[in-house]
Amino acid sequence: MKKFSKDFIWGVATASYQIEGAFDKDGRGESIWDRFSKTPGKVLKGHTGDVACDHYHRYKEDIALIKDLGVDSYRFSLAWPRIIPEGSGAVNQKGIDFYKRLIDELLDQGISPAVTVYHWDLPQVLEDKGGWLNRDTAKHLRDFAAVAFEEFNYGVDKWITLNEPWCSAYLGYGSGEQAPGKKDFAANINASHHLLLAHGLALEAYRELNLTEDIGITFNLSHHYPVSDKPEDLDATRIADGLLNRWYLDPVFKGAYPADMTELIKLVEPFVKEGDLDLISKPNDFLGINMYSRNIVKADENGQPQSQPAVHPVTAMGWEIYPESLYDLLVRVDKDYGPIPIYITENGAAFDDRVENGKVHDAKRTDYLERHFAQAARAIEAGIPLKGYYVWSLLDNFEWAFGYERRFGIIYVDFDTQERIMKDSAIWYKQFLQELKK
Ligand code: GCO
Repeated sequence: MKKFSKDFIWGVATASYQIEGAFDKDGRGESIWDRFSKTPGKVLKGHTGDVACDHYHRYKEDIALIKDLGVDSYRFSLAWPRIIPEGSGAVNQKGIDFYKRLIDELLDQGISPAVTVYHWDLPQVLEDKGGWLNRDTAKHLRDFAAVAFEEFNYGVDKWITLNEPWCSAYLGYGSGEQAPGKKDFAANINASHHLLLAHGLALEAYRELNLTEDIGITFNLSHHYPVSDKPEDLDATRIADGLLNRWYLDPVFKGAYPADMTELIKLVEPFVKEGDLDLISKPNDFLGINMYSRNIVKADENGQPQSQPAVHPVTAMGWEIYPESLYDLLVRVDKDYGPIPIYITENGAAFDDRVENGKVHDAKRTDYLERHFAQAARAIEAGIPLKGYYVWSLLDNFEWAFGYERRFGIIYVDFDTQERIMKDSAIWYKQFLQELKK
């Protein structure tokens, strides 16, 4: 795939709660995911992130694997409760020291760190004060981000303020599928505004420190396709696209919530204060997109969007494999929200992996990645400013409410022994990069 230039960034991605373990080590405080995962019935098989991939202790071994892959960059996130255990106030030096060891080892190995400030592990103390329903949490995130910027910017190549605010808001406060497990659609809208405000405040803090690395935000986006060209299906698709994509893209890149989402605007207006949207829409250096699949939409009897079954094969998550939607999504985002440099900050797939004679033959994952890489190359050829691609994930890890029952890694983890096994997809990725960099 000749379309990738020499300065295109290839990487792998993880997140703190999903891989670190050491949940109570060296002063780490409780997060909403510690509380949620230990609440009976919330996570498959009662799995928790107490140990996960034990990355807190095995980070050197894992960085050696990253090095062996030959990627340019490693995207990981900071555990807020490890750095500021109470969510605000005192900084835990042992938490700072862990991430400095991690960053220094990456730099020693010639791997550029891309750091997500917030990837869902909110300190429980803040949730007890309302969490993302409380505007103060946005200010506490800013203060946490400022500590991170001051302590780690020396080694960080790229900053991402938030990972997928839609998940934090809708899955955390709307549907209750994720921590903290609230079920109130209006609360999701309230939370969405405070998360976007947190992004704006963190971005402002970064600029005030006169730091010069690139900084942006990561959204989970999917391209939406109407099941037919009937007006009701087209309108239902517009609504679905508004709920997932435009509700977040518009404030950040256009400075206003999408005007056609009037019902949501009625819900959010009580939480929007003078100047909020100016702050939220300050310029980013890039947009991170996490893309996995597409949505096919049909109107229900009330004209509301109803997701339709997959047309093509699906992954172990039930997500349709439709790589062309990556191209369609990138073209749309560039047209409606660009020009803005874009990174695919996550793309990958879960499949039911098995170890056979010490190997994992995950041909479906290799096929998934190869076909999505091809769509990324197609987008670059069409002039889309796509600058990099992070495979989700380096390791099999704690897949939130699915626990360890969904394996996204290109490296297999035996959670009983903590053995790592490079899957065939990792070997393919390594060879792909060697070919590219010849
Ligand atoms: C997300 C999160 C990751 C997930 C991955 C697979 O995009 O939901 O960033 O933490 O594990 O996407 O669901």
